[in-house]
Amino acid sequence: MPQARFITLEGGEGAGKSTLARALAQRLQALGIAAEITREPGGSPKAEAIRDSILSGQIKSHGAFAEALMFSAARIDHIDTRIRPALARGDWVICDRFLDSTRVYQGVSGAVDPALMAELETVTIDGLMPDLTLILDIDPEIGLARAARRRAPGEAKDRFESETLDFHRGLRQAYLDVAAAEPQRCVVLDATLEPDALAEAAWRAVSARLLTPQEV
Ligand code: T5A
Repeated sequence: MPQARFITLEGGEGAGKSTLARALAQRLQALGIAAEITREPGGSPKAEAIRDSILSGQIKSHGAFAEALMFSAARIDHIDTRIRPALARGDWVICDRFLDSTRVYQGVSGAVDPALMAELETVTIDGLMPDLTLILDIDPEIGLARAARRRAPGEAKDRFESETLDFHRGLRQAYLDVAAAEPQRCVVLDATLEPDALAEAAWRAVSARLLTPQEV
């Protein structure tokens, strides 16, 4: 059985990460590999509680570094109670957003000091880097329109969906910069592809980087 692997999915709003996470888990399960889907912020009861307070916008007035601290507090609990135990059991973990979201949303777009962000990341993840990060690249106008279509009637935009288009364009570039800086970990995918085609492209990356030809 292939060794447990940690895959993260990243990208702007409505890029299709949750949809892709389900498709990848099905592909792994078809090979007999147990795969657990989780998300950030959230993924554990304590982290889900923190998610609610951040996405409601309650922390926004405290500034981007305070938000980074909250995302990190949620991540520490998520890693300790969910991700590491799953990997220790031998399960693969597919996580919808992880450390790159903090780097990009709070670090780059929130303009928090890079050295401070790097120190915070180091203590938060305590060595748990993803084996593979798939970055779903999409024009934010398309992604935000998808996110808007998915909202229930009368449901308000969340903390980050409410930001300007320029903010979201900046996020897109920041993700591409992460991918360029860490090509050994990151693969950029065209998120305008139809869900099946996107899942196929993602699977090619997963199988090429994390599985041997005998395991596929
Ligand atoms: N955040 C998070 C930070 O600022 N810092 C951090 O450290 C972390 C961890 C999380 C917010 O928090 C921020 C980033 C976010 O703003 P969220 O609600 O979890 O908020 O938001 P997202 O992660 O952006 O999740 P979304 O659910 O909005 O988007 P997904 O998961 O990328 O998209 P998905 O799969 O739900 O699809 C959206 C819609 O598009 C359709 C789907 O059917 C759905 O209707 N769709 C497609 N349509 C066409 N083609 C495809 N390939 C499609 N894939 C999906």
